[in-house]
Amino acid sequence: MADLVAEPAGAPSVTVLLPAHNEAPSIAAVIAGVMRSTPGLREVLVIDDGSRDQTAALAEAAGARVIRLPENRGKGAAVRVGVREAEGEVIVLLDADGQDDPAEIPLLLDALADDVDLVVGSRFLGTFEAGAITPIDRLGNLALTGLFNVATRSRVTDTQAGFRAIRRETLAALELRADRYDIETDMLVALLGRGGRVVEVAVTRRARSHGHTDLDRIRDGLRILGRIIGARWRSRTPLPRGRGAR
Ligand SMILES: Nc1nc2c(ncn2[C@@H]2O[C@H](COP(=O)(O)OP(=O)(O)OP(=O)(O)O)[C@@H](O)[C@H]2O)c(=O)[nH]1
Ligand SMILES: [Mg+2]
Repeated sequence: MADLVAEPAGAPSVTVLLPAHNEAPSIAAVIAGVMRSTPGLREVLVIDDGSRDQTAALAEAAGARVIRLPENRGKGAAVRVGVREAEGEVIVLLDADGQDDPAEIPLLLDALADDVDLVVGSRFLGTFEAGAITPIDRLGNLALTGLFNVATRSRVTDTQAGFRAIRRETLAALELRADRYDIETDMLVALLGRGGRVVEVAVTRRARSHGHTDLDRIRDGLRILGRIIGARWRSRTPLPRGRGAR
């Protein structure tokens, strides 16, 4: 019998992991976009921890596997649960509020070559559409990324981007600890500390279509700074593959 979906032989299976907290107005459209755009899609996995709206029910109706956690613990905690639950060989992470464009998932998957461990969808290499980021958040992002690059001797352009592709085994081995918006920095620090190779691809960042972020600029900024200071300490360890942090 012919395959319904033509996939290149040996293409990995993919879990698209969506941490979602109060994203009812956008979740169904994001899931539909993921289903249209993801080669090798095995599952869309939504982690909802205590949304007060219909996020979980709407995600299920749209065809996602939904894990409901009783208590809200933050984006990082949700992502870590998703890593344990994911069934695909590759995990694509993107936001459930519609700011990342699922049509760009193939760009990230194509860049996950054999010698690449993590692909980051960089908004700074790509485009911020009108209203996608406030001037203060742009400044904060640039400052944190600048500090990160000094601390780890890297040349990453967007350390805070949540749109990423990584093999499940690699992600599980990183033993991430972050509970909130420091998860992206935690992942980069752990990966570079182990000699992993990161590449970035340009993506488009859209404006949030509804609601507002849970980000607490002071407290979450300090958490991210703590991860960067940890990276400075860790980066003295020789890298196992003899590659410098990039
Ligand atoms: N499960 C879960 N998901 C979360 C939590 N906090 C944030 N998220 C999700 O993580 C993604 C990114 O969070 P946002 O709050 O949009 O962060 P942001 O994009 O930096 O901020 P904005 O640009 O203002 O939207 C979204 O899909 C959120 O629903 C949380 O506590 N639990
Ligand atoms: Mg957002």
